[in-house]
Amino acid sequence: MNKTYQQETIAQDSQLLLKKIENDAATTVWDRYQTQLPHCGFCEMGLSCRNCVMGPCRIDPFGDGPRQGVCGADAEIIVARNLGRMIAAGAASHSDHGRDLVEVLAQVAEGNGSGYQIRDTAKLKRLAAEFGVTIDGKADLLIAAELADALQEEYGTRRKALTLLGRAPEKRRKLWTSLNITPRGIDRETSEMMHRTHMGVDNDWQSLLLHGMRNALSDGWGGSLIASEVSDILFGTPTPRPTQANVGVLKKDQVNIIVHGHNPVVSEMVLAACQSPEMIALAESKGAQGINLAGVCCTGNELLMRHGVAMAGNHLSTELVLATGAVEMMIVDYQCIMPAISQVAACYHTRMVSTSDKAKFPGMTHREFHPLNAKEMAVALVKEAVENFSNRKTVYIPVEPVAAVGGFSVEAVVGALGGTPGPLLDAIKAGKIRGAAGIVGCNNPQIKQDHGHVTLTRRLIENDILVVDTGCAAVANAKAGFKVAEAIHLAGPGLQEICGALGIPPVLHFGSCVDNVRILVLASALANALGVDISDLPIAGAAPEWYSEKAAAIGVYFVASGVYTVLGPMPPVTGSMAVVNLLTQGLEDIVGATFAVEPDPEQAAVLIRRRIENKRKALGLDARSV
Ligand code: CUV
Ligand code: SF4
Repeated sequence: MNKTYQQETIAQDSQLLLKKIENDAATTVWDRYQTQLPHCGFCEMGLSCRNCVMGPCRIDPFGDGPRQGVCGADAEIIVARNLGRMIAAGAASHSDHGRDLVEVLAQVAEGNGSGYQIRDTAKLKRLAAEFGVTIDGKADLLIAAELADALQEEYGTRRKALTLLGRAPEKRRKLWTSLNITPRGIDRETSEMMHRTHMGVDNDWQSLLLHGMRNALSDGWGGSLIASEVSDILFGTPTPRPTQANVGVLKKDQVNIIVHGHNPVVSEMVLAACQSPEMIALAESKGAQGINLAGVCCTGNELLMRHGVAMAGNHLSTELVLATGAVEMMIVDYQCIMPAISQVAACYHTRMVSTSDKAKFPGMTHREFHPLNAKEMAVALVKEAVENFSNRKTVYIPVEPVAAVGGFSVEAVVGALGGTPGPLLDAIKAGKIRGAAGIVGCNNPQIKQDHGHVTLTRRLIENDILVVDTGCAAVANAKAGFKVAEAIHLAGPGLQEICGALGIPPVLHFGSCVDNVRILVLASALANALGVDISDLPIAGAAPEWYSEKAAAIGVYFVASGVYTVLGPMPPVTGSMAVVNLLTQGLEDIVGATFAVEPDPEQAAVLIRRRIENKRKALGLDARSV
């Protein structure tokens, strides 16, 4: 009963709410994690296979057990196949999310998208031009129709390369061609991965992993990039704006609605309904002071980036926020929504609502959103949430929110620099900024919540490395107070000087998980300006607390694009030293970057600093020894 939960999380709100949940007799992801320990060693090492019904099979890594599955697949083949399927699932998830946005764009173009519209026509035209859609003299909706058509084609294109690869440095594109990993149709690469990993198809572990890179690249330069770009077209390209983070963003005297998931198609409409005068008046008639919308996970990040909507928490906080007893309704779309979450909600008055036909959950009411009904559906749900306000019992909001700034799109960053990336490059050349790191990905109960993200970020900015972040990492850093201009006192002198002059924080919120492509696009712009490849830049990536298949796909497209990437949790590959060696060493000679695995964020910071200083040296810039 005196447990302080400091082993589970560094976030004070999480510690206090875990204690509350313990008293309320609900269980959380941490409890369920304990019941799974010890994890199956075969699965942990990637050595179990259930790809067919001659099995399931497992390989004995040490003893005198079997060295091959029934079909003869050995450790290398099984590990590579399992990793390949992990990448395929991740790439499919981001890309399908992108496709849903393209379908909304198509509906808007046809005049059917109730409540949706084109918000960034400049971006619409830029993207249309990249896809060869002629612009001159055409109405926006016609351009949108032709662009939506071209984007839908991109998923199944018979051409040999994805269109948006044109943004990558020429050297990188040539390298992909020479390795035969230039991504083709987005669906094709995922489908081919499922084919290759069927029993009796690709049984060369190296060729499987090469296709894994191709599949991941079809996400990074295809599905995710389309998701990010079309979100900007429909909902606006983000610009810096103030916001707040942690569970203290919930309001005791207001109706609280939380959106959870990834796709802004639903959450944007919910936001509009929350802001409508009729709904606010209804809330007031029920004795509330208003309607407060907050986010968790990436659909929250999408709203934060474009509207400054506050973030109540990241992945491991999704159950805890309900324990405040202050949430009238949680509306979910898809991805990273734990199926147990309604069990926590059942201890309180919270209504749980699912909205996508492809994502249904036990204990939730299902209300399907379409572009055609979205506006009315959002209003109906908000109304229901308001009416639930009177069912509230005790409310426990134990912390004050932390201020943050979000909304750093590439356009916003370049805008802050005066219209070109030149000043950023100058600061890097002068050594004031040593380099940049993207810190991304989830929480995972294997790692103390937020500890990996926050510690790594703190060490990097201290050492004059600019941090850009997305997803749950970005929320962790917001809760830690790193995302306000005043946080420059935590940065080294050079980074402090540059960020101070620009009036920006040392840690820039780049958005949701599909927005990791914003990091790729910025890196490409820097590489192109210098006439080098992405792998030549003093940059790195990290996923200190990753858990999901999507994160695996992101990590692989970062590395395949030339970005050295440090993972916290070990992926399930240790059953094959050949695979481990390729991922952590061999890839350097193949794509100019590797993975490293380092659960200790202090050590991860050293690895990243060393990488960045080595890259500076190779570019002929001054280098510090690390
Ligand atoms: Ni994708 S970052 S848990 S919600 S994938 Fe979900 Fe964003 Fe990880 Fe966080
Ligand atoms: Fe076993 Fe091979 Fe079937 Fe996998 S594919 S379950 S290793 S027989």
